[in-house]
Amino acid sequence: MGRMIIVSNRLPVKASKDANDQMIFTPSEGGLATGLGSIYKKSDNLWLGWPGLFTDVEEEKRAIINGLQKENMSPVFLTEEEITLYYEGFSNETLWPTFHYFTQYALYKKSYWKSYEKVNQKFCDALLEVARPDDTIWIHDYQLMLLPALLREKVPKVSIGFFLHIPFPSYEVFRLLPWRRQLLDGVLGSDLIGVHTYDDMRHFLSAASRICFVSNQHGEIDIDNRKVVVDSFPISIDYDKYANVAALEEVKKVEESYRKSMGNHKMMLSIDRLDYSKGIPARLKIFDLFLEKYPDWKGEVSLVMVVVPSRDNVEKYKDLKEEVDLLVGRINGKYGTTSWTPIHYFYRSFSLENLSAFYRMADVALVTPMRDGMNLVCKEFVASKLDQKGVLILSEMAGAAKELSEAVIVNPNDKHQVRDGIYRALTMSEQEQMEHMSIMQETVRKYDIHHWVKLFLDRLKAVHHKKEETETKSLNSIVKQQLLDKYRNSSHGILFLDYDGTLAPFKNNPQDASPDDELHAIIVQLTKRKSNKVVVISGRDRHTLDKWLGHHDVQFVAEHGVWFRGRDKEWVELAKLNGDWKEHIRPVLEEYVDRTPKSSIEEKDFSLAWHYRKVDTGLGESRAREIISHLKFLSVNMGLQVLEGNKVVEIKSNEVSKGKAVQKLMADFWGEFSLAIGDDETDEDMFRAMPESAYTIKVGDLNSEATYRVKSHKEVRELLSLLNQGS
Ligand code: GDG
Repeated sequence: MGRMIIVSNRLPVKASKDANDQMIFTPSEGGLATGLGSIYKKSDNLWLGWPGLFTDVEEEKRAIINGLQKENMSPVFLTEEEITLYYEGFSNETLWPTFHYFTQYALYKKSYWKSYEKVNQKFCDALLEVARPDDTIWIHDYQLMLLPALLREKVPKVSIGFFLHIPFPSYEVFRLLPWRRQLLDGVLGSDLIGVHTYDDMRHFLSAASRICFVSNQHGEIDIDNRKVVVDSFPISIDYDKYANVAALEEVKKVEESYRKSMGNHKMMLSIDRLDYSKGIPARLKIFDLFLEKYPDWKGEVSLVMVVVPSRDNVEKYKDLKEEVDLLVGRINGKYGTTSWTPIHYFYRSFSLENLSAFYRMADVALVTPMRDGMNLVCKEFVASKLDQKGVLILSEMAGAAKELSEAVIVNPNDKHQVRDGIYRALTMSEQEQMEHMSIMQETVRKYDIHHWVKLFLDRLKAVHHKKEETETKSLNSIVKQQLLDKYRNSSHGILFLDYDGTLAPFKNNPQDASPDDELHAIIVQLTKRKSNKVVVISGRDRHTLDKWLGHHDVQFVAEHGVWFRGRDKEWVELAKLNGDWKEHIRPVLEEYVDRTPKSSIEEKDFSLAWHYRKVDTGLGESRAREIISHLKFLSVNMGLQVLEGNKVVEIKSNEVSKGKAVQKLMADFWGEFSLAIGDDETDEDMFRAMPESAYTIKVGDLNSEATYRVKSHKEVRELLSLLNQGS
């Protein structure tokens, strides 16, 4: 039974030395630590990460290792320079601003990148020391984007999940990064990639498609013959913990003491780490606007603003701190009276109990980040509102806005909207407050952190299981040997070979995919064995097949089963068809060619194909979808079918399919060995039509009716060459 190994930049505890120079470990309060606590503390599971302390002293390192071991944790020691360059540098001055759409703050420094690479490698080495192939590795966040691929290379079979806690930006923003390809390739080493929202998922898939040229179907990417699943898993909080703490007598007492010192009027609350993504200065300016527009509220409402010190070594954060200090001073100076302070500003962190007292006290939570992956503060506020009285004002730029739609949702850049949102929140009736709050509580209670952990891990297990299943389908050496033996021991064999993507690679221009010398040589050898029937079965028109391979002793099925050419080299129609429908469909396709530069129509005797291989990525796929839905009804009435191939949409009669052609040919075949190889949707009919004793092989994609699969046309050629050697 494999273990679970969690990996994150920081461990859920911080190591430090006490007054007696003894190593002590202080747990961090984060929601993630609580959520994952149920996992890493179990049996011999593990959490790997930086313990938050620099040391070169072997004795100290040993003390840290031993201390952590008892808690199921394992340290990755980082140097001060690494923290400066990899963490404060690349992670927080390059990735953080880019991913939060503050591209003007992003620094592109080679020294940062080099250190990021080095530290990711360091994490990989540390993992390799402890990980076993049957372990499940769950990697967290943007500091470790290269780690999944580094690990995959060393332990290909291991199950890897990756979760990104910050937003994944639009492709247009992500592409600005000089190291965009490496970062994506790194993450794509995972089996499952989790993000907070559907938009993050869309952005990731679009960037992967445009930068790494990998397409996806419903969030599943096929890459290097692996499936990578991308999905959204909105993170949450430990609801019960927040609700229980809020119910404590001592917390109620703290609330009372706050009230006493701050006044008995309405309170608005904001809690953030000091970060430009949280929109703190904008919020202060809006509070100023609010007091200007609604002067009756002067003396009647205060803003309690908790700002937790963060990243104060980074220049931008120092500037931000100064700006916030200045604004608070200005507003308090402008409006404050001897009996009323407009803003109670705390630049420090609080214990959970104190925080909970703030949540209890607040009539309104003002959560207005410019960008936030999720934002947990708003969920904590909701969970702490035991009497359901209170209003949440929530930025639509926070992932949480997707779930908490009963909040007063605002665009933080629209200062007048937020200003009026504050007014609405402060004047909302208690009944309305309770209606909204109860719905939000239901949501947060149901989808809590434990639900999130379970959802992600169950999905990872399922993805991994599917991978193992498909791996058993791969044409491994044992199956290959069985296939060869059967071929050699059979007096007669029939081989159905698709052409494009199976015998030859795809080309931008379909007419450029003519057979090369290697393929000709393979076919010469295959057909030398006279008891073999070699059938090239393709969607191509018969003239092209004739021109390219007609001189060989092969048989053809052309246009997916319309035409057949036997050894007598005469073409016959396998099905009686007419192509009158083409004049109705062609104009539709021509319209799409007019609208879609670089697309083209291929006309065959009994089918029409719209090719989009050369069309801009994304546009082609979107137009293909349009064509398919456009032709759906037309085609049914005309007895046609619309097929999606590899960068092509093909329309042909319902009467023909590769499957029907195979059935006909197999009816006359009495030999022992049969084989069918193909790569796209149209080959599935062929696989289905083959007898059970046949070898059916799918090239590439994993979902197929075929019994086995190979990676590419190259592997097909290798297999056919082996057949040749053995005969
Ligand atoms: C990243 C993403 C995503 C704050 N002050 C104190 C304190 N806190 C706790 C809060 C809350 C946490 O810190 C802040 O969480 P957020 O989600 O709001 O923000 P980030 O730290 O930026 O987290 C974010 C998150 O990852 C999870 O995926 O939601 O979008 O940026 O739990 O309560 N806790 C204590 N004292 C404080 O003074 N004890």
